[in-house]
Amino acid sequence: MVVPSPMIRTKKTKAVGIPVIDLSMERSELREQVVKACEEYGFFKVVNHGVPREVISRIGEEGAQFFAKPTSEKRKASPATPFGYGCRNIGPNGDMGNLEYLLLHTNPVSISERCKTITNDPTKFSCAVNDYIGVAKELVCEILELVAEGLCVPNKFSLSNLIRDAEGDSLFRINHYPHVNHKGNKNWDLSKDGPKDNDNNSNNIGFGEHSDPQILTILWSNNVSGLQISTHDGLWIPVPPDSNEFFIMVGDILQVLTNGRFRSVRHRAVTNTINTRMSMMYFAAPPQNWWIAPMPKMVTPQNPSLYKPFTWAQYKQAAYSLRLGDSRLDLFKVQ
Ligand code: GA4
Repeated sequence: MVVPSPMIRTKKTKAVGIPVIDLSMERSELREQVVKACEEYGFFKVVNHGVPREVISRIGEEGAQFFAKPTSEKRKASPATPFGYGCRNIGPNGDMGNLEYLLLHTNPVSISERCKTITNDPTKFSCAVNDYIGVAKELVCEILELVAEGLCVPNKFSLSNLIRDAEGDSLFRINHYPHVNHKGNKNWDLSKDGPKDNDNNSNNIGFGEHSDPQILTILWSNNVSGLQISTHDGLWIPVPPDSNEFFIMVGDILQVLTNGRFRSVRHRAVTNTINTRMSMMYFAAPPQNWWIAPMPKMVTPQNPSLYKPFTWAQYKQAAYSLRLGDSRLDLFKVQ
């Protein structure tokens, strides 16, 4: 059963409830609900996920400790090109947000190298990250197996195998959005990267509108609001925060694999005027050299393939050559 979250009234006075899916429910019902939520919103919250609270709080505390450091210390882990510490710059093409972040590859060797620049206790930090990544990966795989079953794909592991591969290209990100007062001033030290007096273009934008390029994203945030998602008809709805649960987002590649039956969810983060928000994302992606194309089950004479085959490396290259909010999937559409 989908448990509706409190109804939210949007500007256009449409009432919308973000799907909440109880992972402890009976499997046949569960897979139907997961498919329905992926189709209707590309987004849902999961409860009864079984992830120990301690695994979330350990990495949450490590993140908070890192962002509390002086800028000069944090800069030892920068620049984020793409991995490391970033402040306001998002990606290589001039996108900006009111946030700072740590972006890491989930490969254990890469994590242990990066951690040396992030903290004086790299073992503690990397253990916290690796434990969190481990549970996030399991959760993603479980959801992808439910998706495969729900779509009647012959091999229920065909999607989760993309993520389990040792060469997988999944990423982990911690975003830190300081609270911003109504004049657009931050409560933090942005030193030379700080907003200029005439920098009033997007004072309340923490992270601009976009979809995630990967297969699936697992998001956790503290109990501070800021995340908004766009419905298929273009309405922006705020997502009530819930630090006990996880939010799941369909990424571009799952849109391709399902031949457009699921659509990647466009989302953004706005800054909060009172509290500082922290979120953590696990972006589940296949190995770079894997070919992506709609699953055979999703292609029929009535529903011919919408996308040309491409590798994940090719898709990433396209994503990094464009702006954050651009529709990169259009480049791979069959004409
Ligand atoms: C959006 C999802 C993830 O945060 C991310 C982002 C990446 C980055 O910050 O380096 C990108 C963005 C994201 C999509 C378009 C490109 C790449 C910034 C950007 C402008 C880590 C990812 O994989 O794609």
